[in-house]
Amino acid sequence: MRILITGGDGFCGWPTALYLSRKGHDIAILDNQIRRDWDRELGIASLTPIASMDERVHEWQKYAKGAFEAYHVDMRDYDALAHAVAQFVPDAIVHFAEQRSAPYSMIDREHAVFTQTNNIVGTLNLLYIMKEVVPDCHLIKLGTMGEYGTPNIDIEEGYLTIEYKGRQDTLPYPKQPPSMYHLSKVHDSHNIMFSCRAWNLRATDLNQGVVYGVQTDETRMHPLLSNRFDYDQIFGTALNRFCVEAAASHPLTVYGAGGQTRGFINLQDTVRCIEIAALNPASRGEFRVFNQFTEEFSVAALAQRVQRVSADLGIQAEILHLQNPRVEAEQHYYHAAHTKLLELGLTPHLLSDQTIREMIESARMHKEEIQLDTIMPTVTWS
Ligand code: NAD
Ligand code: USQ
Repeated sequence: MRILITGGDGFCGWPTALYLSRKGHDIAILDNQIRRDWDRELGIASLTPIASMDERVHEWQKYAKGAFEAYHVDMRDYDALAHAVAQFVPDAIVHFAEQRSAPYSMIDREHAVFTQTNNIVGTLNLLYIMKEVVPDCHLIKLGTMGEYGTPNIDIEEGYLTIEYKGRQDTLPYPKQPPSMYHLSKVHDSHNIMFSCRAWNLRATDLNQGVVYGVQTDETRMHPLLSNRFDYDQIFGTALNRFCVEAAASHPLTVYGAGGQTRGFINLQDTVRCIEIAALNPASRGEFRVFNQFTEEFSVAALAQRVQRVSADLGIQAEILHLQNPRVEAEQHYYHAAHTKLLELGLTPHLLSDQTIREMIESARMHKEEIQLDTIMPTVTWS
């Protein structure tokens, strides 16, 4: 297949590009490298050294089985994006290219407006280009489990069948997103759903949970192929942060009571889920939703697990319950369906002590580079 990966220089996009390339697909990554600008803006950095986009692409071209190209394009630039799509003519477009941090979107009005403009306009441009240029192409869009929020009933995969005043219908599952970033994903979903209905496009919205892990088989093949490892308060996510905190002998930062429960997925499973979606495209006119996570954990349970594995490594990790910088339920019901990717062949890599140990040890190798002053949360929702 010919697969265009937007956001292909990012944490999920880069390993996905390498994995699919190694499977023999023709790949083009498209990215404006704005994520690297945000590092400079915020004074943060990946814990693992990462090569420039051109350097890593050049290195991978030595291993790629098919075409492996790169486009330096901003998704908001309609003409440049249209040109790239028309030139590459993809069978599938995997769309990762968005501002994906909830705290970044909550810094202030400017960052909220930027996040929603960047994400919604980029996706909207892509939908119009697909309509005009590649109407049969399959859009594989990265959504988020956060679109659903934490309702007091089971979460289904995209749709809910309800009975109301004696009538029944299957409707989009209600959305209660917890940040300006998560809201941008909801707006995207609505735009994509409408485009499938109005223009007969085909799309899969992958409502992904929190991703953990850093490297994959492919990113380990050469230091220039290394993936980024975020641990700061803005771009670091729960489990990865806890592992770096343990390695740095910094207390594990549980926000509030820690009963916040989320779906989690190993990065190795992320890349496989994308492959599964690409090999099993949605039908023309179909807006399909898969919940892309493999296990549910509360943040307190994850912190305790990291604490236990740390002890085996001779590290006495302390768990600190901070005043929660976010507005979110700290104890709640959470049970979300996630069977569709399993039915299509996903064999999950469930969280193991070994994985946690490897992340702590990897962080320990870069202990001197850990910027301790970027760990504690300063961005608040209120
Ligand atoms: P990331 O920030 O590491 O990568 C995103 C990439 O998109 C970056 O390289 C960035 O430069 C690029 N980008 C952003 N805006 C762009 C634009 N306007 N034009 C061109 N390129 C642009 O993020 P990630 O962790 O790889 O996440 C990728 C996607 O997966 C996001 O859409 C995110 O919402 C979703 N997701 C991520 C997680 C997670 O835990 N990391 C979980 C669920 C969903
Ligand atoms: N949390 C802590 N301590 C920390 C960091 C986070 O307790 O040090 C808590 C948060 O309060 C939250 C939960 O852990 O309750 C998850 O936070 P996170 O920062 O790990 O993840 P989140 O903000 O939800 O965002 C991440 C990605 C985003 C993706 C989302 C999937 O950055 O792109 O959409 O995970 S989901 O959570 O399913 O919405």
